Amino acid sequence: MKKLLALLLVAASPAAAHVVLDVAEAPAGSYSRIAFRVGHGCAGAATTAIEVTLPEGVTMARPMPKTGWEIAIEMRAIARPVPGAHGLVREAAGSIAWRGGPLPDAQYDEFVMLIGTPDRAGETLVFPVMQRCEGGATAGWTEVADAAHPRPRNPAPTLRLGAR
Ligand SMILES: [Cu+2]
Repeated sequence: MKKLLALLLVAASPAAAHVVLDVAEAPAGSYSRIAFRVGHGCAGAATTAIEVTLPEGVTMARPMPKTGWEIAIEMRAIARPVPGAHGLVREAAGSIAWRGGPLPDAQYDEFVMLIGTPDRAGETLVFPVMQRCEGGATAGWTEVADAAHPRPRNPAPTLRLGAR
């Protein structure tokens, strides 16, 4: 009976399969590996692109290469240069996209990057993601929960900054 209930719960919660991060928290002011988990396509269509917008304050973002996917990185200037491991950091990736696949709707994959987190423990970073699929379908994972909408339909992946 317990097993049946668990199965029913899984079937009833597609929310568990949105585009989400593999970790809820990372140390502030450090380098961390994070992975974007893609649990399904766009309403049944296979995924052909995952486009991530890096939040303000991220000092570095480098995608892990992925067989079958081309990577595009757009750099942007950092408003206030910050000290990095090799001198002052004046620019960082503003967005990173993987294009290729396709990743069938029924399959699961992860898109990994290394990021430098801002030294702002207690803050939560938001990573809006645009998921593109075959046939021109898209799914934007861009919504942020607030008092009026505690459980948005298409939440953006988030990362809490903990003590370093
Ligand atoms: Cu979902």
